Amino acid sequence: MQGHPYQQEVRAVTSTAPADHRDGFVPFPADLAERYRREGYWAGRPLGELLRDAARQWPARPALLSDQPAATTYAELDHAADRMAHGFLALGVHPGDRVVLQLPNTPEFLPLLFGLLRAGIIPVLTLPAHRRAEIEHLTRLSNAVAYVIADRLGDFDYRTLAAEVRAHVPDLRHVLVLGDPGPFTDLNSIPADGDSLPEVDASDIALMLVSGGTTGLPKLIARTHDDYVYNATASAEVCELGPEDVYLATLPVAHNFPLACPGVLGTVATGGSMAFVTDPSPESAFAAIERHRVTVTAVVPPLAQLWCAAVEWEDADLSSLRLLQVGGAKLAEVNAREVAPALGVRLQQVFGMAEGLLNYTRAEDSDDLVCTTQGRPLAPADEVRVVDEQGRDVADGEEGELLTRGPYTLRGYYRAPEHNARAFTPDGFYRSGDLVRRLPSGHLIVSGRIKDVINRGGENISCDELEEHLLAYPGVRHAAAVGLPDPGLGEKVGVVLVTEGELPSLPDIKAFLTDRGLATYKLPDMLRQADSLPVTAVGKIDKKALAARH
Ligand code: OOB
Repeated sequence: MQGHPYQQEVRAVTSTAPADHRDGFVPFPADLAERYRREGYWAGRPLGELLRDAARQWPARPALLSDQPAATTYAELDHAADRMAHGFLALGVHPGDRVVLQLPNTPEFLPLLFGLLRAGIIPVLTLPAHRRAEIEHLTRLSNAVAYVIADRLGDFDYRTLAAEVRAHVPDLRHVLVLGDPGPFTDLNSIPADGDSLPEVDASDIALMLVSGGTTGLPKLIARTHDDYVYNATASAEVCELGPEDVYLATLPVAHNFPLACPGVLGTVATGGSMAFVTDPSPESAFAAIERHRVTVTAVVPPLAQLWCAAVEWEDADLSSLRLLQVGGAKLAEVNAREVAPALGVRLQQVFGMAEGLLNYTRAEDSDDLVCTTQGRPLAPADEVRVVDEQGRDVADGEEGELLTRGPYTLRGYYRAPEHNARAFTPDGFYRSGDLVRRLPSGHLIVSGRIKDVINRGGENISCDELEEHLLAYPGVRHAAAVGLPDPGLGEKVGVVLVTEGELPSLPDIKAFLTDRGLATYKLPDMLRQADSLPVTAVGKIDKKALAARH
């Protein structure tokens, strides 16, 4: 067991000593850490320094754009972050403590995030759509001492949620509210001046992301300063971000994609400006794009489709937009082909995960590569294996599970030793659960999830493949295939469609799929129509909820 990555974790979890923030953290092994430093992936800089450097280089440049007439400059943002850092320390929150953040997309997220990072306090980044089950679980798992919320978003009151969480998690000492604090503390009452901030070690945990995992309760992914600085800056380079860019946070900014791929952190690293929308609908997002002359943003596929359709009825000026990143779930080729002509932008496919590995299509890739693949790995040091069920590498072009290891991919979930024993190979590759095919160029085509298959009388049907065919049917906006329990077959094939006009008949759909060469056993047994499909916290189609509904 010597040097086994889970060893430290097991010891830590069974320890009776007070919980230290590194208990349950699985570090990179020393030899690889040394290599990533030597090869320049890890710069030894704390994440909070990205903003320090930007403020030095571009003090008067606009950082945060909002409805206020004047933007917040980099110098002002830098100062606000320092005051936030001192405020938390003065409150008695210590370096290494965890603080759960749950804010809608608002410019205030940035000084708060950087303030915590600079104080060495670890933000746990939850999404606005999380509710009691998730927040309580994540608060306990991280032993958080504080929870930061907005007063409300739409008709949801986060103060009610906070009261419930606090009643169940006694270790949670502070609830800080952006807006009307009600019975809690006003976040804007805590910023303070101070002299010096703690030293932050770049190999330490910077922040925690929530896994997008589809089974069980969410897990925590501890990202180090070193790995996340690389994640954001290398992504900014691939996207050719510069000081003239304006990034719009359309997806919830606590998610890895809009946060650091390259997202707001990549924008800070390159001196651009940031704008925020809480509502990603075409009406609201297009208005923000026009108003702030947005150049780059990131969306999930259902939103990309909606935006492409919406140019028909929304007459906002989108001419500033140069790059639309689409990722988070498979973008079907038919939909990918629409993006550039409909929106007048370059499309970039992004296949990423909070766990680490990021794949991007590049500016120099052909249209075919951009529309039919989900990109290739960000770092030359990203190790990608595509393996069969026995764990043997398959040839290029063959389908298999993607395993990965690299300078910004986790070595274990936080405080999850049992799960880690299954989710990682003994030599530290993360088993993504994603089925992919690799082209000789290194580009990956995602063909499904290991578990997103329907087993119809022993025949396996990939939901992804079936959905891709269904989306090619005229008038089909969204398609989801789900396994439905069947006494004879075990499972049968259910299909839910969101259509523009009338629902096609089941025989029509079967004939269409047969024409496209699909095997008979993959044809749907049942067809339903829906006005919309349920989505996860970040806007991906939620298969679990869908299966429960039908
Ligand atoms: C992103 O991160 P997560 O952690 O919410 O979800 C990761 C999972 C992947 O394992 C894969 O199953 C799926 O989402 N996924 C895609 C995809 N991008 C993510 N499946 C097919 N095609 C794609 N382009 O979703 C995420 C993180 C950073 C950047 C972009 C997305």
